[in-house]
Amino acid sequence: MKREQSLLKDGTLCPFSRRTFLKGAIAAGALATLPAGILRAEAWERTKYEGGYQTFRNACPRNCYDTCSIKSYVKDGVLEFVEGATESTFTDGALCVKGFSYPRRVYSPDRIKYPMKQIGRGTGNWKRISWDEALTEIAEKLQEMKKKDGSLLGMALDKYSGNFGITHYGVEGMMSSLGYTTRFGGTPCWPAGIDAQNFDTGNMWCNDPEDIVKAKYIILWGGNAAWNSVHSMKFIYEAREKGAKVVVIDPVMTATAAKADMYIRVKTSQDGALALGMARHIVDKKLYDTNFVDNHALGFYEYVQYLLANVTLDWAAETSGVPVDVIKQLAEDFAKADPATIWIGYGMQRHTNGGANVRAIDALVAMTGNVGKEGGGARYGHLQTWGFNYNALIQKQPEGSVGFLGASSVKSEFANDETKKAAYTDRSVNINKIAEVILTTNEPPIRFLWVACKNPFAQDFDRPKLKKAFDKLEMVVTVDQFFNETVENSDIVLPCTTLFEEYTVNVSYWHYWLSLNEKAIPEQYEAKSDLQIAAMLSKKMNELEPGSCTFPQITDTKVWMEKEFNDGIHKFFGINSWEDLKKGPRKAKLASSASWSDKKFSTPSGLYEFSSELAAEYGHTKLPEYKGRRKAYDKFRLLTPHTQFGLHSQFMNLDYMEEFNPQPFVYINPAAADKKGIKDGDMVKVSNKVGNLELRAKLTENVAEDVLLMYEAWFKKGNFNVQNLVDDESSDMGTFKTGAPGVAIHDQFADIVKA
Ligand SMILES: Nc1nc2c(c(=O)[nH]1)N[C@H]1C(S)=C(S)[C@@H](COP(=O)(O)OP(=O)(O)OC[C@H]3O[C@@H](n4cnc5c(=O)[nH]c(N)nc54)[C@H](O)[C@@H]3O)O[C@H]1N2
Ligand SMILES: Nc1nc2c(c(=O)[nH]1)N[C@H]1C(S)=C(S)[C@@H](COP(=O)(O)OP(=O)(O)OC[C@H]3O[C@@H](n4cnc5c(=O)[nH]c(N)nc54)[C@H](O)[C@@H]3O)O[C@H]1N2
Ligand SMILES: [Mo]
Repeated sequence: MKREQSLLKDGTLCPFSRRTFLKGAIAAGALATLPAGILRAEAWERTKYEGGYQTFRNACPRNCYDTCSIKSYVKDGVLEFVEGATESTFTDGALCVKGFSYPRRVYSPDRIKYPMKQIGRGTGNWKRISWDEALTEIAEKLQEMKKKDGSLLGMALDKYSGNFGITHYGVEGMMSSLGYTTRFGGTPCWPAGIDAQNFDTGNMWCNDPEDIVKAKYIILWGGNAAWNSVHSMKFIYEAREKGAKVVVIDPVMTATAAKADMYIRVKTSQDGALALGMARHIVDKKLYDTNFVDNHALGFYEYVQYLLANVTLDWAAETSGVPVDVIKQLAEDFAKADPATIWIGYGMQRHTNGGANVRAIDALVAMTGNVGKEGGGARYGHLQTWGFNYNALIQKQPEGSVGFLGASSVKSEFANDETKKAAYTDRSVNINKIAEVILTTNEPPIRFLWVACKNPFAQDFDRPKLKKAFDKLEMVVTVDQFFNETVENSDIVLPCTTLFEEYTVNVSYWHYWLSLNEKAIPEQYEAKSDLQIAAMLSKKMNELEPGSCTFPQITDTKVWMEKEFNDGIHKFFGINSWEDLKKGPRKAKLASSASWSDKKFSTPSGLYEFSSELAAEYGHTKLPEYKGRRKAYDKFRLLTPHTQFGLHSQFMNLDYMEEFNPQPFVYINPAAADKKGIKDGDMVKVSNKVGNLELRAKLTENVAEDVLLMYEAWFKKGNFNVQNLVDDESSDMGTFKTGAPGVAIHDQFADIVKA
């Protein structure tokens, strides 16, 4: 109660939001008692609010498993509150605390309201300018670069996952419509695991998460679902109520582990050794599924040979830190349960051996015959529901555009001028090495950076180096909603709309629901959506130089949204047109809730490949062999995983989120703290070769003695930024499917002293 009162004390910022505010406060307060922080709409007497409100269909576009279907309530053009859609059995009428905070985001007094120009980057000397002035300045810079360099390769796009609404690919479309440019390709998120699953099965494809209720044994391996996929937890609880065992494997005793039957503390990045130890025991006990390995797999007996020659349980225990008897029990229970499943979290593959570790875990699921089974499977992610038209993305370069001469033209001795032209491409560079790339790329150098749906200062690696890289740029334009650190390092900021101010359509990389996102309220202040900005820039470019930009000058986001649908989508979701989605989200018509149910794999052999020639082609071992971990470069291991009340750099700057969760901490084991003379609540300095950070320490047994833990997030106040301590070392896999390796976010090291 006390918390609610204190939260309510400043309900004056926007008078209409009192109810929303109350809801948020209740949501935050309720966390202590409700599992996984979930609140059901029913608990709030939803019907009370129906009368007099205009309702809209929305979807949370954040980069999150849950991609929630939202129902929004609007009165007099004002978004008053939101709730989870009841039509989706995944969202099930509930949002997370972040989702419930949305009205506070829309009407936050901190929103960027107008285009602004900073006189002297980093000075804080911002001046309001008109859209016309902003676009003119940008367009003139692009023309100048074209003149100087003979191409637009000096313009680079830094975009990732700030908004996964499908039409936001219009930003990439905008770039193509200007000419050939430099693109940061790859992903900081999940590429090592994507490649691993592609080597094994030929695709990344997981079961419907709702079918986990059928599982008899569930391992959550390096994933923190209780925070990062709160809606999945109810299915796990249901399975458990029906007798399933739930095991969590993580170096940190997470909120998810707290809900499990068994928590196993593995040594960071030594999951491969644990999985191989389990596999060896399954082989020793002949607990593998002979039907699967004989009829649907390639190279299983080669793998057995590898295990017999190289893996012992003692070695596995020593290497992974998990005792032999625990490995044995885990292996036997997993192999005997039918069906058994493993949820492979993204956290565990952000390592220099992350892809290899995912392959070893996939192998466990396959050898026990759990692939292609409802309630079974190696669950990582999928893109089955993403078959849109990407109409906004697919744009033509203007006539005569000059680009990067791709390898294809260089290879061909028959290339004439025509084929050379055809071989022009964008210049693709690694998104996980933005700082390095900006500092070292030449001919032409990267002069101009367009940042959208991305907060590099909060989310990219080696911040001190990134600062140097930004200082080298001639112009930085950032499109965002709040004055974050990236905006501070920009010359021009363009205000963008929130999800409630545009049309788009959303699907998930986890569940199988499709949601419409309607424009529920007008664009606030002078905000524009990414698509509108692309259309406006096109108009300006063509005014200054006719034919210099091909992007259609359509500013109605509904028109763009409509263009995304096709017969395939209609059929898959059982709808006649997108208008059917106004009645609520729709789930894909799945032949089976299991992926690979026909056991026909998309690998070169059509079989599950324990032995993958393709993996070898990309420089990895053919078999899922053990790969050693990165060598320590400092005293403690440093982990910087995802936080509960923010989604990366989003949400935690909002008023009541700040009040509930005002400051960051570094979590340290009491025994380790004692040796360093650190007490609970002390200010400490954490440092390594990248940089340093001062913050408060919290002592907890939840982390191992050799681990320092801090959650990545952006706090509006203070200088907290984990990227002062995280370098840009690559993970082993990612190049095959995403064009660049992932990043070893969790293979970091640091020391700590009392400040
Ligand atoms: N140390 C460390 N670093 C990490 C990670 C980690 O675990 N530890 N995790 C990594 C992972 S998994 C990921 S996915 C990345 C995420 O990295 P990002 O994709 O950069 O993450 P966000 O903070 O979600 O979003 C970036 C920005 O998009 C803005 N935005 C929101 N909506 C819109 C819109 O409609 N248009 C535009 N133009 N902007 C919008 C937001 O306000 C925000 O500033 O971070 C990675 N970085
Ligand atoms: N609330 C909230 N939800 C989110 C996000 C968020 O920022 N906040 N981000 C979204 C995004 S973009 C993503 S990618 C997902 C991420 O979802 P998850 O993969 O669940 O999240 P992470 O926090 O990156 O990492 C999960 C766990 O991996 C553990 N881990 C790290 N190294 C190892 C290892 O070597 N072995 C093992 N076994 N475990 C290890 C960490 O301790 C952590 O508990 O969540 C999405 N949902
Ligand atoms: Mo991510």
